[in-house]
Amino acid sequence: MDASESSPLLRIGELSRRLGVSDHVLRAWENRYGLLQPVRSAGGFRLYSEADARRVRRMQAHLARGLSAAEAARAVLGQDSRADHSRAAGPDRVPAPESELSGVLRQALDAFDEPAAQAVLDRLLSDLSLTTVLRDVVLPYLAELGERWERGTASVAQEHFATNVIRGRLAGLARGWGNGHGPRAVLACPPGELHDLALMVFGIVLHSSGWTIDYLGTNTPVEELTRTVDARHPDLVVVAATVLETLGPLAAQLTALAQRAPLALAGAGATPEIASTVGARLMMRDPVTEAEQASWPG
Ligand code: B12
Repeated sequence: MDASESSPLLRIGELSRRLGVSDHVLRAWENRYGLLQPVRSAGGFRLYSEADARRVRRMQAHLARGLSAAEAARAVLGQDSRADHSRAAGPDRVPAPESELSGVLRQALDAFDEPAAQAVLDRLLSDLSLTTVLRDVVLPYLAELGERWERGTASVAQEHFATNVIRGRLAGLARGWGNGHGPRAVLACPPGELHDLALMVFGIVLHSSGWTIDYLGTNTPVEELTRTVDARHPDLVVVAATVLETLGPLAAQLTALAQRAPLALAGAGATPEIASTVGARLMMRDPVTEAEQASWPG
């Protein structure tokens, strides 16, 4: 492998313009077949290499010969792994198990096939670390599901079905999170907020490093949250909001809360302005990274 193959080069939009293939199609080939094997930039963006671009060109050539997308992808990846084998090259050309399995997970959920989806999740959780599964499979899957839902290429039923399978799984992984021996965190969404999957992911990863989690979840009145904080004396309170402008009207209550315990705000509905107004920390990164980097008090 030469240096140009291993060095990350392009964002998806640039790759798409260069190859004349829409970013939607590139993502589908990545998720379904593991045809693209991006690395992540420090900021979390996927970056594609020259080797990815070559695989796409070979895919186009196979499609032009009349192969189906699945056959074409198999042919490209087969060529790659045979070439790898013959020159004992590094493992980066063989599809990463998570990218292959992410595609299978997506297909199973799109087809309302709950047992198949659970089987893929079982396999992922037995093969990979919890944080890898959450950061590299579950969060990207949810983000992609959201994009498809917004574009109308995933139905409301598919989105609800998939969300509920994932939520059930997260609830399983969360079992026992009230049992940590380290610092305590209280996690809640503000009134009217129903998006709590990212907050659950945050709690699960935080618990894996020893924290105790008191989870109040969706739609929590701030007075109730404040009462809980007074009773439980947490080392950290996280309020996560996805819907825009849910936190603004709560500024006075949140300011009072921030004086009782260290408060952090997270999610698309949390802005630097509201965080600085109420005296809270703003968590801007993904829930896995934020949980991994949460420091123990004292
Ligand atoms: C699943 C989903 C639902 C599920 C939620 C299930 C659940 N238990 O969470 C249900 C069906 C209940 C739902 C309902 C609604 N939803 Co909805 N939903 C989504 C969807 C498809 C995915 C959300 C998700 O979980 N994403 C995965 C997370 C991980 O990604 P993320 O939210 O982008 O978060 C990133 C960061 O903000 C950060 N982050 C987020 N939270 C946290 C928390 C912590 C602690 C940390 C550290 C970081 C962090 O990490 C993520 C990056 O990795 C999005 C579409 C989308 N584009 O996101 C819409 C979306 C969020 N929903 C939306 C809306 C409008 C609604 C509804 C009002 C009505 C509707 N049109 O359906 C209702 C009611 C919502 C309410 N009152 O709260 C809008 C929100 C627009 C806005 N910002 O105001 C979106 C963006 C869709 C859209 N474009 O219209 N929804």
